[in-house]
Amino acid sequence: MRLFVAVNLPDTLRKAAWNSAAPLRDGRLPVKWVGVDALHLTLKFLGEVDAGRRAEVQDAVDAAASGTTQFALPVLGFGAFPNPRRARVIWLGCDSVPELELLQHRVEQRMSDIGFPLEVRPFHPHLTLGRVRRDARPASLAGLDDLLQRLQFQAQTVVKSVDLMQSELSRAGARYTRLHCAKLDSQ
Ligand code: 2AM
Repeated sequence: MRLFVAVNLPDTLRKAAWNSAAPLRDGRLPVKWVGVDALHLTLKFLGEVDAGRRAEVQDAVDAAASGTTQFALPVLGFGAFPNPRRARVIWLGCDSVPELELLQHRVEQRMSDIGFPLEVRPFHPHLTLGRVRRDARPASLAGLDDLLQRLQFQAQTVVKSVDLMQSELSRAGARYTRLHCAKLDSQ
């Protein structure tokens, strides 16, 4: 099974975030847009994992969450990886507050303890809004930079849990299911 560890947002925030990106989706860009229900903040991508390891992975998520207190997370700012002119991924950002950095670090550490390789790339917390099609020509993204700069969204949520997620890929796109929810300590 294909697994990852993520922070999921409350419904209302997810919907507001998705709605704020409507001008992007209306822009006739060569992008496969993520559905409103699928917006999430990935902390650690685990990849293909033997189903027999599920309990072990779940325990590691619990261990990462244990002793971590709920915290406020600002969600704001639009951008693209690696940059708007050569975009592969279009995103809505999250402030990298120390509590989030710490939680991500604890998840990395616990997953490393059970054999998953440490992520070498820096952590850029984001909600993926869309993925540019592989065959897109750079010229087709010409207006993206302006569009991203004109968009506005600013909200805050309280992160209360961290989830083990399953991703099932199909022609229709990825379907994400929450397998396990590890609660953070209340403030
Ligand atoms: P992305 O949103 O930045 O594309 C489920 O697929 C989640 O895991 C997505 O949020 C995705 O991040 C992330 N993901 C998928 N494949 C990945 C990979 N090879 N390395 C790191 N993260 C990956």
